[in-house]
Amino acid sequence: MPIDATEPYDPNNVFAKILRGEIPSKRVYEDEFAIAFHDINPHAPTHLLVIPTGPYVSWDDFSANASDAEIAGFVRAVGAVAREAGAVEPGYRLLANVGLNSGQEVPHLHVHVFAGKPLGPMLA
Ligand code: IU
Repeated sequence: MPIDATEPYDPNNVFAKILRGEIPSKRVYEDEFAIAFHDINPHAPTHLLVIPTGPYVSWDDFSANASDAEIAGFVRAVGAVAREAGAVEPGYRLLANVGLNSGQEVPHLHVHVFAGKPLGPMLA
């Protein structure tokens, strides 16, 4: 079920549990501002999810309410995850779903990193 991106943060959402290590994940990156792990249902040969360590429901919540340090740290972490995955050349795609119309399913901001094959045109 897609979530409403304006709902309050739920500290028991599945990605909060992954962040706290209460649910296992294939973690590939970790720093003060972000962690990244493999998506359990990959849509590309490389499909990673990067999430901030802070409690933000969506890109909307994060961009409005996170500190400048958190935003800078998270953006740098997304870039580092893609670099460390060897995805810069020949390229990758970032995606963040926000709210009902996007189909966002987990109410903790996550940026998808897709790579490892030609990804085709963007969907409308
Ligand atoms: P979305 O942008 O909210 O639609 O993407 C959620 C993603 O989280 C989706 O690709 C799922 O396969 C993925 N995922 C996961 O990796 N581990 C989980 O425990 C759950 C969802 I629930």
